Amino acid sequence: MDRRVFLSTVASVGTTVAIAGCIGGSAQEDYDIGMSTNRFRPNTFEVEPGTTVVWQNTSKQGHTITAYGDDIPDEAEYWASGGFDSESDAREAWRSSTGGLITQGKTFEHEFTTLGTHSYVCIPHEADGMSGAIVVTENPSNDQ
Ligand SMILES: [Cu+2]
Repeated sequence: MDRRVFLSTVASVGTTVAIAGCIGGSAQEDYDIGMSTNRFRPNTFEVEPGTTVVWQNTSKQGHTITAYGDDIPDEAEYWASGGFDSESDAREAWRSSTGGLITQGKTFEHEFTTLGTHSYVCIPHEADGMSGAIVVTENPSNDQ
């Protein structure tokens, strides 16, 4: 092969890969909060009222996303992966049948309408400190 032709082919392949890499990177960020082995990332996330927050399990571990019933605003409806009506229902379902489980690659989403701090936990990793908070505010800032 002619050496000049070979070099230009390599150069254009390199460019194509770099562009494809950029597109792939942004496409993977279709979630707001990732779940690593035992952490929510970021663990505090601020949103405006009416925002749907999306979590994705980015690890091989199974997780739950379970609101603390006593640690969300009084006016807010209870929320948890699995759709349970209370924290005690969510914990009971986890104990009896791993209810609310979000497996690798799966997502959970919830729309937040009530201003204030909504604290939540991953039931199986609670002892590891896997908890987080969604802060619903008119002026969100997420300086990461
Ligand atoms: Cu977990």
